[in-house]
Amino acid sequence: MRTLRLALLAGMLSLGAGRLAAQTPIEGEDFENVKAQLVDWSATWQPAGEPAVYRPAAKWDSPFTIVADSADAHSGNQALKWEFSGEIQGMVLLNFPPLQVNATELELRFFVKTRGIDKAGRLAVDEADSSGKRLKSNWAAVLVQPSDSWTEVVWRGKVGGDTSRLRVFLAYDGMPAGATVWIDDITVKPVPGN
Ligand SMILES: [Ca+2]
Repeated sequence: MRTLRLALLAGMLSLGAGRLAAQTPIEGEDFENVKAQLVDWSATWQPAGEPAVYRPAAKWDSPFTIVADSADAHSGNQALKWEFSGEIQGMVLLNFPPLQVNATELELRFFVKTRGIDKAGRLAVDEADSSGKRLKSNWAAVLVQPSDSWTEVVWRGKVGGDTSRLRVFLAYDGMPAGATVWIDDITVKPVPGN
């Protein structure tokens, strides 16, 4: 699956007077089908006192790379690997693909593993309307603790009625050279009962 999209089956939406098909897992990303480059992932680096630099994942080669890695995945044979060849100062954000949402309460889960990092990252979730305008920011929605073994991260949140997109990113305030973050097995689904 190239993109993370939340799309309830139209047929299910038409049932039950607008009740959402809450039990249906919507979509996920296990990185097993990534052939060459990660599509729709990107990163933003904000060096102190300088303009932020935004690039798609495949365009970063220094001071970090974002690739599908075939070693030591959480599931299967591939995971996302964000690896720093040089020290980073300032904020650096790994931007997930945009999520289209149409449920009021959502659960986002993924597994993360780190190496060479001694501080927590911040998972942030921004809500936007259909035009992309930001409606609400959930900064540090979840603290992602460093861990050299795979650890599950879970975010649950209610999104506003005008929200149709979520922008999810993992942020670190500086990174040492040699630091690595792996991500695997992302799932997004409505919380049952909504
Ligand atoms: Ca995998």
